[in-house]
Amino acid sequence: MAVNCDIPDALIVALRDARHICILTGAGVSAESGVPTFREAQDGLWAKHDPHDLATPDAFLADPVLVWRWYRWRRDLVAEAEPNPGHHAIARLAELVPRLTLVTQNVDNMHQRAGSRDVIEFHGNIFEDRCFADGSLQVGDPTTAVPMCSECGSHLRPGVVWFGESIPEQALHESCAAASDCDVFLSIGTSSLVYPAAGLADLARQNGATVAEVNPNPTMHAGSFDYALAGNSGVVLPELVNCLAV
Ligand code: BV8
Repeated sequence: MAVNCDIPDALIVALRDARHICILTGAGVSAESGVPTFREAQDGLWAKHDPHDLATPDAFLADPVLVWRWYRWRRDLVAEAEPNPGHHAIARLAELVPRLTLVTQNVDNMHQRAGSRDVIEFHGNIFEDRCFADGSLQVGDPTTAVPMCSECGSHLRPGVVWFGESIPEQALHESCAAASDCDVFLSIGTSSLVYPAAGLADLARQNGATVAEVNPNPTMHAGSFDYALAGNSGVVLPELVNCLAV
């Protein structure tokens, strides 16, 4: 049984017995790395912009210079940040269980930098440049206000999924398959407001998985989950891994 651990024993038992664990992370898992979440006020220059107004194809078409400035500001901020104990705990957890699928809504590459492999990037990756016309991966000139595609001359865009855009097919398929198959689903650091990502927990629950969230502010789904661990992921996740490793 779990010793000296605030994680419910029954959850530790479920994790120990699990054949397959699926984890969904959101911006909260990078908060302790100093990366602002979507719902926190953006600092300074961006205080007057709502991320939902900037992370759309229409915003880009209306003002590609502004949108590129926002994404380059975020790229620099993330590049300066370091993965936190929560990211490292998830990477360590993958070594302790038979199978772990990590789906992230985050575009910050932090899980990969912490050593997680085969990360499913549900909303893409902020460090990628893609052709606005055909979505192909390109390498943009970082010195121009709006980089252009060397193949077709279209604008380049950051390689993220904007509001109103479909989730990459493979990421959606693999995430739904993992949520449907897993024995335990952990929803970590997400407000669970953005779909279809927020629907993965329901899919897991409908298929009989034990579902838990880790969030200092219980979400509106907390009541329908088996466990709602109220705490910071950088504290709760290392504790959860220590309990499992006993
Ligand atoms: C789609 C990449 C089908 C970009 C992101 C009208 C038209 C079209 C679609 C819609 C529509 N109305 C609704 C929709 C669906 C829409 C949606 O869900 N909107 C919401 C606002 C209602 N979804 C979409 O558009 C998706 N696509 O539906 O395709 C389609 C296609 C065409 C037409 C119609 C439908 C695509 C959504 C992807 C958007 N891209 N990111 C970028 O990063 O710039 S979303 C972005 O916001 C993030 O990736 C993330 O997913 C989301 C923010 O959520 P969180 O990660 O949860 O972050 P948040 O700040 O909200 O919460 C942080 C949490 O952490 C908090 O709960 C906090 O308490 C907690 N926390 C804080 N500190 C800690 C902590 N937890 C743990 N430890 C801590 N230390």
